[in-house]
Amino acid sequence: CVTGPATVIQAVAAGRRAAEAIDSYLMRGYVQESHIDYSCSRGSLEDLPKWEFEHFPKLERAKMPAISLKEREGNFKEVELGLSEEAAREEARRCLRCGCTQRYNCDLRREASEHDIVFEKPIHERPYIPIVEDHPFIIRDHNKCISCGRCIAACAEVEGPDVLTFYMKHGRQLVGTKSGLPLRETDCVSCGQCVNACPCGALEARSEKGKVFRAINDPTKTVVAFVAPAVRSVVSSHYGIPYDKASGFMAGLLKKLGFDKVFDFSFAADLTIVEETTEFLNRVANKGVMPQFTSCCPGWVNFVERRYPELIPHLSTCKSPQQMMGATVKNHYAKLAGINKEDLYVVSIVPCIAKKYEAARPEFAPDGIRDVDAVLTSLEMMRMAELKRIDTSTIEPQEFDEPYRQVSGAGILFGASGGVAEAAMRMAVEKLTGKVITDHLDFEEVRGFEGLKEATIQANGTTVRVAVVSGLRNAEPIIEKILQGVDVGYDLIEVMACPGGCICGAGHPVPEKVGTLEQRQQVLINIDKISTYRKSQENPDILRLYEDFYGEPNSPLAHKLLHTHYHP
Ligand code: HC0
Ligand code: SF4
Repeated sequence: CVTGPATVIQAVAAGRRAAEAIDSYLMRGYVQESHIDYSCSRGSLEDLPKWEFEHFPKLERAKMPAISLKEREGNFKEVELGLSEEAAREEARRCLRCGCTQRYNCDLRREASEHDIVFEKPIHERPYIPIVEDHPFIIRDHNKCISCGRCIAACAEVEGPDVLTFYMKHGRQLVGTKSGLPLRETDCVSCGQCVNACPCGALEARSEKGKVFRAINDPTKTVVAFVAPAVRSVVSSHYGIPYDKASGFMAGLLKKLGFDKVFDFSFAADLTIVEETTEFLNRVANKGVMPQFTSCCPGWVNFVERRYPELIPHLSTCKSPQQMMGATVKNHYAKLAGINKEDLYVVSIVPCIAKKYEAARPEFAPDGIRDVDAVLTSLEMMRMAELKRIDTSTIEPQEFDEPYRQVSGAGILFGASGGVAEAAMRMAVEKLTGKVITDHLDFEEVRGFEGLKEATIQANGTTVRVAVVSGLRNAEPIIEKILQGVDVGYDLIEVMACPGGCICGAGHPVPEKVGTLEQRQQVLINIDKISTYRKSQENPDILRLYEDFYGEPNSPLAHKLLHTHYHP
């Protein structure tokens, strides 16, 4: 039922078996998602189960004729979920059948139910509009769009760049860019909040599951995964794992998915703090460009490069933890393990879509070999576990692998707004006073969901004024003042593009559905509290890495592998 040359697989028959075969081809790495063409002709669709549409929305979009409720009645997942037949039928009447994967937990459907709106006619009965692929990682399918405007609002009011708008074409209201330019050429920061806001799958992030499955199944490759701090917060709520078991569960799940080595990129967050705080203290001592802005959020970096390039000298030159980890694994670990860089396949798992964009930047592919080969969102990771039919109740908790096993609580805090600043303050105080601090490690004033938070530390006659911003629109008033030469009263400014930081990243499930943002933040705070090491600079694996490889913070090798430059 599935035929085709190596690069294009065509589903030529209807039914569950065709879809299952494609699933298994994908998992075995024979094909990549971008090579699958679901739009070819199909046989009889009458008995095509809903299950298949869920997996392959393009099928429904492209070719699905109107299938009456009666014809599909037998396949309602609601029946499997234990609803009475009557309730299931009633529920199904609310579904737009837009082809998204949120079918059974859909905001739009909930709204429709509340207002007693029922489904009349499949959305795909309207004339087909070609999918817009004017951005490397964000895809717009107007056929599914219901003109709700949530993506436009998310861009303008949640995140801030404000690049989207409605426009009219062929008598239809479509979502496009304000400037009319392709999305990739606008001030889009690639945060993906528009994707997260879309209730019906009209906006999608490009998935990289297929190429990761392919690497896992390639016997010549050693496949390494590393997981971002914020992912464990969602893993904890999604799988019902207590916070103190979340990291071990995640490592176990990734091993079961087939990764050879699993690291925690909170380790690289520790490395970032050591590099970035050293850079900061050098700027203070040498009267460098101040205030210094953090550079670990790629959405924020994109914003500076595209909208405020004059601010570039204020950005820390540190790469993000993702890219520090990639460069360290491809150079240090490869050497240690005796593996050629070409045979090492590095995958990062994050709550973020901008990190897909970041990893694909040419400056992070020295000699054409990417430091991070693929970026999966936390949603993609969970989907891979479903595709492999992993029974997550049987996951054995595992430790992260050597040589980057130890992580500090400070590194874990990175996943929520204020975490980078808090970790930096824990180091700055020690460096300025020359004393080891054991208490007052919590800087609660920079935690939480306010758009702007402040803290001041006094140490050995030096005052450091810190600001924490989340949501790019909250950064703009500060940026404008700095560009006018006004003293904004801060020395160090953390900016994360997403409100609340990465726990609200667009690669996570929508917050109301899987754990609230407060719960996600609390998971990270709780893990920090019980961590053996709570300061990045005391992480013994970090100290060893400097001793064995980088020499000292901001050394020439550290500058080569752990720092970057920006493009106005
Ligand atoms: Fe984040 Fe990060 S904290 S940006 O949100 O700095 O995605 O979790 O991975 O790189 O560590 C995302 C989360 C990271 C990075 C870290 C930083
Ligand atoms: Fe990505 Fe985090 Fe920045 Fe959002 S705040 S764009 S999730 S790095």
